[in-house]
Amino acid sequence: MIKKAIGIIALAMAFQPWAMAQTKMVYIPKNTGNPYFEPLIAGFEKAASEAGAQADSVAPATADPTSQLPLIKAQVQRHVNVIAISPNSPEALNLAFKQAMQRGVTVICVDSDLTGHEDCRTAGVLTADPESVGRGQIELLGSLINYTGKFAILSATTDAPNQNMWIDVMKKTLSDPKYSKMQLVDTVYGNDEPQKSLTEAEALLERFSDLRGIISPTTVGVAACAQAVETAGKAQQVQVTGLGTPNQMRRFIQNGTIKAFALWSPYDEGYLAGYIGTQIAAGKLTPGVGVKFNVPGLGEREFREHNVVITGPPLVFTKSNIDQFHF
Ligand code: RAM
Repeated sequence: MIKKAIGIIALAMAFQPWAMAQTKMVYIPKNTGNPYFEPLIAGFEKAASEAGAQADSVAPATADPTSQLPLIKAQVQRHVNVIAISPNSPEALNLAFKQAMQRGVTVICVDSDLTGHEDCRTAGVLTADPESVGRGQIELLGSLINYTGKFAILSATTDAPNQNMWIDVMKKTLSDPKYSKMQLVDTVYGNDEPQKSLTEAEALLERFSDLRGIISPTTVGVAACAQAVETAGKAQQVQVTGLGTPNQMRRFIQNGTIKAFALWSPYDEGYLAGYIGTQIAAGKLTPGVGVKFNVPGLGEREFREHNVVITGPPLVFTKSNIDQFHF
């Protein structure tokens, strides 16, 4: 009888709001100083606040493969329930992720993923379907250069999982006869640092005097490429395209340095990661291939292969629509 009463009291206490710990979540971007991650963080924080969770964000100074390692470890020590992260490497961080998961932490990769090592995280949120991003980038440049001529790719870091995934698709897409007159001459890396990206873009323009285009599938890189082409006065000869933020590219679109580029909504991406994180941590959502769920404001989403969820399709920005977008 007494035992039963104690049991009931304990159960009642467990369901008191004050007895439940607040969910702690953190988002770790690739590096500091990249405006791309600002709306992503805002979306993440919004999803957390809607769920009554506490959200923070910490970032390393550079996007080196291991730069996020001490941050992951510190967050586990802080007893966070959810780590959302845009990993700088598909391999270098995985032991730390496994240790975090063993301690009950939900690990959500967002924006970039642990390609080939997806078992080291709980779920992945990708920006857009990687196939459509890679193919879309080749088609976009092709349409700008009449599907003819030499072009280069200026990427982020050599390890960046998302850029490498898209570049793989770009290379495969080139075997389509439609693109047989387009020649990829080099792939270089600006490490998602503005100065290094600019130096690499300038070097491309010098090394390949007959270059017709540059694809830069990174917001930092594409802005640097546009800057280099503008400074060199080569906007007629070299078409720059890639993945950029409307705010960073607006000037170059308006002054005719570049004609078109693509991106999705980083805010939605952050919101989706935050939403999934809160739901999994609360035991309301269990990842599994084919599992569908509804995301406020975004609609139905589904866990695909490797528990990947896609945010939304990329949009193409041109002079005619760029002023509708402010991020
Ligand atoms: C840069 C980062 C980010 C990527 C965008 C397109 O800001 O590398 O990971 O998604 O570009």
